[in-house]
Amino acid sequence: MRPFLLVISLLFSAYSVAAESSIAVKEVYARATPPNAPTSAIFLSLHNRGDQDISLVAAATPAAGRVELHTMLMDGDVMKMRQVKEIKVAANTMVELKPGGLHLMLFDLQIPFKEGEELQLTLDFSDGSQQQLQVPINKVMHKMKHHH
Ligand SMILES: [Cu+2]
Repeated sequence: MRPFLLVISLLFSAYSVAAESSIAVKEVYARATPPNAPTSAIFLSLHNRGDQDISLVAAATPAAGRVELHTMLMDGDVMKMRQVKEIKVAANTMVELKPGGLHLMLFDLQIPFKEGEELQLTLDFSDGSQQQLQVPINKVMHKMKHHH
């Protein structure tokens, strides 16, 4: 009887955590880097299935010393990266973080980002919810220019 009750309570707690956020995170991956590269990036898509706007406000991973939310802007004819305070996902829409656009910028890499391996990622949202993700490391063909 006791183990059965434990299973039931675990199911309920998992459900209540999942119900906290109306954001679904999809197509998440980190960019593989050459050895000793100081930075990398994580790309993903954020799907807001709720009727309230929600913003991604912070991200963290044990694989990097610091994570910033970045966008890319044209400055004259040069693409430049800029840090942004939040990435807003309006109600019932989705936002893509992809090479050449919005991305999570990872500084002070703690491990080599080898293709086929995984890292842990925590995302913080403006509604106070948090999501933990396993992020696969992939090769990204598109070359990003880094102008900090
Ligand atoms: Cu960047």
